[in-house]
Order: sequence, then C-alpha cells, then structure tokens
Amino acid sequence: MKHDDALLHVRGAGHFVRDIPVPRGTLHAAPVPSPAAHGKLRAVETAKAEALPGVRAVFTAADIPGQNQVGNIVPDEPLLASGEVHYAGQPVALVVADSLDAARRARPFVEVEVEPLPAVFDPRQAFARGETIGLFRTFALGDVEEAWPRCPVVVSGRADSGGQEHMYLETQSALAVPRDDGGLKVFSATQSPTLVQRTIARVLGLAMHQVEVDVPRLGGAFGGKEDQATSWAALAALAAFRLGRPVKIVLDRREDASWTGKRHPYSSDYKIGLTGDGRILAYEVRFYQNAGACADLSPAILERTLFHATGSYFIPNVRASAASCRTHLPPFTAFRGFGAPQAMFVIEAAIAHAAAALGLPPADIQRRNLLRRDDELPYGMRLESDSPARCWEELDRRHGLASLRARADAFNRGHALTKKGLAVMPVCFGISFTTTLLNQAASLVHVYADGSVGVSTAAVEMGQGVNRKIRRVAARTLGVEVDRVRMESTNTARVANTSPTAASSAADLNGHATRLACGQILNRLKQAVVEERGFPADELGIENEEVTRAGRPIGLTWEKLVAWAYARRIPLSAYAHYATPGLHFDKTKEKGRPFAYHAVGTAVVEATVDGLRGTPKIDSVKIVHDVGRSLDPPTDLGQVEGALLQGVGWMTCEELVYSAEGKILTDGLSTYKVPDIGDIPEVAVAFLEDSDQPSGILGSKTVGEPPFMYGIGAYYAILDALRAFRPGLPLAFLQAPWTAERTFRTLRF
Ligand code: LUZ
Ligand code: MOS
Repeated sequence: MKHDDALLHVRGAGHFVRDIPVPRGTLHAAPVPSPAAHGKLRAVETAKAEALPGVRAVFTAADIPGQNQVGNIVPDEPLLASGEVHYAGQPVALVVADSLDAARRARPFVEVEVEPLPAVFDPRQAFARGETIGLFRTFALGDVEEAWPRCPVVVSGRADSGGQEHMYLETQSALAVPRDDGGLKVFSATQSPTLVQRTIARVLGLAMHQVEVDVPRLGGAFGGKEDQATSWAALAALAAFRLGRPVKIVLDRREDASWTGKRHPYSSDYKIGLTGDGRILAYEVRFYQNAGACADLSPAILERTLFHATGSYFIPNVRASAASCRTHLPPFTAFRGFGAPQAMFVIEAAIAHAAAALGLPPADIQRRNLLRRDDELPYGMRLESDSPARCWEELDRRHGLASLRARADAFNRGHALTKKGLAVMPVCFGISFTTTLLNQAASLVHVYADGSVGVSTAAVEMGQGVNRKIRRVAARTLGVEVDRVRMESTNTARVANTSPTAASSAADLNGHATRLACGQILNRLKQAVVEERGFPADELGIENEEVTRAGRPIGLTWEKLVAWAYARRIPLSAYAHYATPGLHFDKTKEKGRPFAYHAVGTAVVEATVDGLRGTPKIDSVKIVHDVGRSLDPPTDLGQVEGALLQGVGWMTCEELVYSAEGKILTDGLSTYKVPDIGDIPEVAVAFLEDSDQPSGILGSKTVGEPPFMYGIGAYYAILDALRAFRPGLPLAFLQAPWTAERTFRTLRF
C-alpha cells in the first residue's frame, strides 16, 4: 500500500504552497529580522529600501490596519515589532518587491536601530528574575512528604534536554490573493488553517468569513507549523491587503532555521524514593521550560509535560511542578510529543540514577513499576488498558531481554575499547488535545453523480498519511473501493473552525466525522432502496460496490445506485461533526479525564560506543507497539520508524548552538546534524496482536507522536555503554543530547 502522494513526491510533481501557479502580478515578500535579542526599537527607516528598483513597499507595525497581535494562547506576540524587540530574528519590517531577489536585496537598506537591553537565554535565570508565563503549575498524587521517610533509597539530581529543529523539507510559506470583495484567499503551509484565518482577520480588521484559508498539503511539519506558520501567512496577507496584489512569502532554509521556534529545551530537578527492591514510592520533579520570547504554545506544552511526568509508571506519591520561563530566543513551539518527551527523559534519568544506587538494572525498576489497568495517574484519570505489561512481555518473548543483556555483558567482558549498552524504553502517551475544546472535527462528503466521492475534513496531510486513513474510512463505510474516494485540500470555507492537525488526533477525530457523514449518505441510499423494493432495511448493505440483501448482491452496482438516487433527487452530500465524548479537566484541581485513551508500547535499544573515537552508534531498536486494529499497517509502520529516528536524533546528534548574543549558529544541515541513512539502526517493529480500541476510529489507535519517545532509549543505551567503561560515572546531572563530542569528553576528561 502506497502513501497517497508517493508518486507525486518521487517525481517532484506535487504542489506545495510554493508550487501553486501564481496569478500574474504576484509580488514577493521578505521579512526584515531584528538584529538583536533584546532592545528598544529606536527607529525603522524604510525610505532607502523603498527607493530601490522593483521594491513596491516596506511595511512596519504602523501599517497594520487591525491589531498587531498574533499571540494565540496569550496575546504577547506582535506581527511586526513595535517599541521593543524580544529575540534575534523577530520580524521588524516586510519588504515587498516584484521578485524575491529584489526584496532580499533591498532588505539591508531598511535601517533598524535597536538600543540593546540585557538578554537572558537560560530558563533558570529567567525564572530567578520572575520572567515566567503564567504561574507554577503543580500536579500531585498522594503525599510525597509523608513518603520520603519510608524510602530506604532516595536520590536526586538534574536532567536537561536540548531543543530540536523541525527540519521539515518544506520551509514556511504562504500565498495571499486579494478577492474582488475586499477579502482574501490565502494558501498557507499550516497545520492550523483556522488559526491562520482568525489571526489574519484580527490583523486586518476583517471578519473571519472574509478570509479563506486553503492548505493543499505540507512537506512535513512535526508541530513546527501548528502555531508558527501563522505569522508568515499574516505578513503575506497584510501586504496583499495593502497593495491589492497577490503576495507570496517563502523562507529559505537559513531564515527558517534562524527565526522560527523549535522544541523547548528543559532543565529539570528530580527526587525519587524507592524501596530496597525497586518499587518507586515517591517522585518529585520541577521542570523549567525555556519558552523563548513569546508564549506561543508553551503553556499547553508545559501542561502535557505535567501529564507525562511519571512516564509509563505508577507512582503513588507524586509532586510535579512546571514553569514556563521567558527568554530572548525565538519562541519555542510544538514538536512531535509536545512536552511529553522532555518529561519522560527526566523520569528515565531518575530511574537510571536510582538503579545505580540500588545496584539493580534499570529495566528491573521499569518493569516493576509499569502502569497497570486501573492505576491512578497524577491527573486523576485511571489507566484503562493492560497494554504496558502486554507490550513489555511481548517484547521480552520475541527478543529475550535477559539474553540481550547477557550478550551485551559478555561482549563488554571481552572488549576493552568498545562497549555495548542496552536500554528498555516504555511509552505511554495520552491521546486527545489536552485543551478539551480542540477535540472536535468535521467532514464534508460529496458523492458525485458518477459515484466518485470527494471528502473535505479539518485534517491537513503533511506526509503522515492521514488522507490515506480517512479515504479508507470513507471507502469502508460506503462499501466502495478506496480509489473512488478523493481527499480535497483542507479549506476553511468547506470545513470551518478546524482544530490544528496535531496531538496525533487528526485521523481519529476526522475519521470519526467522515464515518458519520458517510453514514448519513449510506442511510439515505438504503432508505431509497427500501422504499423502491420493499426490502427490510436491516438486511440491506453495500459491499464491494454492490448493493446486497442479507449479504448477497441484488444486481445493483454502486454506480447505478448513485445515478438512480440522483435522478430521484436524493441528497448525495453530507456534513458531520465529531466531538470526543467523555473528556473533561478541571484546571483548579488539576484533575479530570483529559484523554480518550493512552497509546502504548515498549522498545529495547542496543548501542555501541567506540572508546577511542568516542563515537556512539545505535545498533538496533526492537519495538512492540499497540496500534489497536491498524487502519493501514504500512502507514503506521512508517510513522513508528520515522518517529523513532527523529527521537534518536533529538537524543544523540541534534544540537542547537547559539552565539553569546542569542543568534543561532546551527542554521542549516551543514552545522545541525540530523540522523542520516548511515545512522539508521536495525529496526524491528511488531504491532501488538489482538488489540482493539473501541473508542478509536474503526478500532484503531493513533500513531503519530508516541513512537518518538522510543528514541529516549538511545540516550540511556549509550549511558549504559559508558557505564561499562566507567562504572562510577556520575549520574546526578544528565544532559541530552549524547553527541559524539559529549561522549568523547565523558570518556577522556
Ligand atoms: N497540540 C495542542 C498538541 O494544541 N494540544 C495538545 O495537547 C497537543 N498534544 C500533542 C501535540 N500537539
Ligand atoms: Mo503537534 S507537536 O503539532 O502534534
């Protein structure tokens, strides 16, 4: 089974926003970035740039007709800087010219005068200065203070994880086309069409119905286009609105890597208490999130960090606190996992540390404390699944965790200069937007008179295969071939009030809506047959493109049925809305039922460290993952493998480096190392058998983000190998990523 767009992608024929044929007279825009991380904006002189050939206009904050505000959760983000600048790269002005070249050439002639102010880049420093977005939030279960004295072993430490560049192939882009009624049609490379629509309306002083946003497909997003596609679309819209001409904006790789937000770096303190045989009694953790200069999605990401503070484990006494700290870096944003990976990195650090103190393998502690059905999580929900233990046992049955351990130990006894390490990484990830209201979706289905089907939903295809899955839902519901169904672009005029395509939930939510819409059409068709032929309704079906009675074809094909129904003036279109039932969360108590279910699995990672060169290598990753009844196994396999490798990259080679002035130095693939084909370990993925998720779409579980966190196992496998070199390696302060440099320095100095 091929990805829907596979042929287009390999031929380079698919249209991304930048490939859409532009109307004649389209202009090109280039943002002018703030040169400083923090300062008073004294002057922005545009006259020289405006006088250059080909330049049509240079816009600043003063040119914005509506509100100069693109903040989504917190209104703290101007579209164009005014008064102050808060990070290097913040848009200060916009040059619009006949060609992109002319716009870029004019950019240095826009004179931006900034009076520098002190800048902070470290979240703990920002916290100490009171620079937080909102208050400390705390999730608690049991009573940690009462528990500490009962713990024979208590260890505490610090664990820091770095940011991560999304490195989507398609950079940020938008095309805004003025309409004859004063409104705009905007093509945007966004995960959040409605957010783009609403923000443009606010910035231009328009009603939402005057702004139509269309998303053909994305060349990757990974969270980087959930909130951060908005500014670029709004800038293009501003210029198009002011000039009455189509305006296109496309960032190049360096601009994108320098100016846009990434995964949040976190710095965290933990304390963990256990019984002598490895049962975790208490866990306290404090997360300092580096939010960057504006709130963006940071508060929501911080919340998901708290939801996943205890990882895959049941801990009876927990206190987890988190603060979002404002620094002078580009606003950090959503990235696959949305704060959960940062939390899981810390609980695994605490377990590795405690294991060393107890003289136990970390896997013994992990297994002993694994979540079981009905265990209470710190946010009040109980686990409704046996999957954590089932996945662990299945992994053990397939690969023999003890024999893998014995093999690594034997290797290490026989080798002085090379050591192997092993880590098990269980994942339990809550499925649903933690912001309850976002858990809704809609689908508009047209059956055309020739029997072909067009489906519009709120879901954005970004390479993850959501369209493939929704097509299958439509085809299965209607009883027709998948090839009859076409997915249309995501468009706010066809499906309104779209939640972002995010939180691993798009196939679930939009699949349910599509099932409901197709069900309406199916029922109308069946009803018409009942009236015509007098068959009992409950015996009728459509299977393999044939109308059936009690499972047997009655000699009426799908095409004939549709043509006949159209002639009888039966409506062949339907719209349906779906809202995940049973979700609630009370932020005053920090308790509720935020998730529809949990996505679960376990991985075991093997690594080898070359002690002379210091280079770590991930040898193999074996996974048992629960996808319920997979909607499309090849798509799910691709998601598991891709997410895993992205997680391995975050933990082992991807490192953001900034100058002392807060400018990113790793602004391209020559300086920012993502895993390449030579880094791919041997990967074996098995889907848990006999699994069903009744609340998922057609029994499936969603798959986009959870496998990312298997990558954390790569870090702990390298750590395990390093401990084979240096059994006394201190564990009280762990830092990710374990790059080759860090591994080398750990062994040498
Ligand atoms: N986006 C969001 C997400 O707005 N809310 C979420 O809970 C979420 N979770 C994962 C990824 N993106
Ligand atoms: Mo989100 S990290 O855009 O699913």
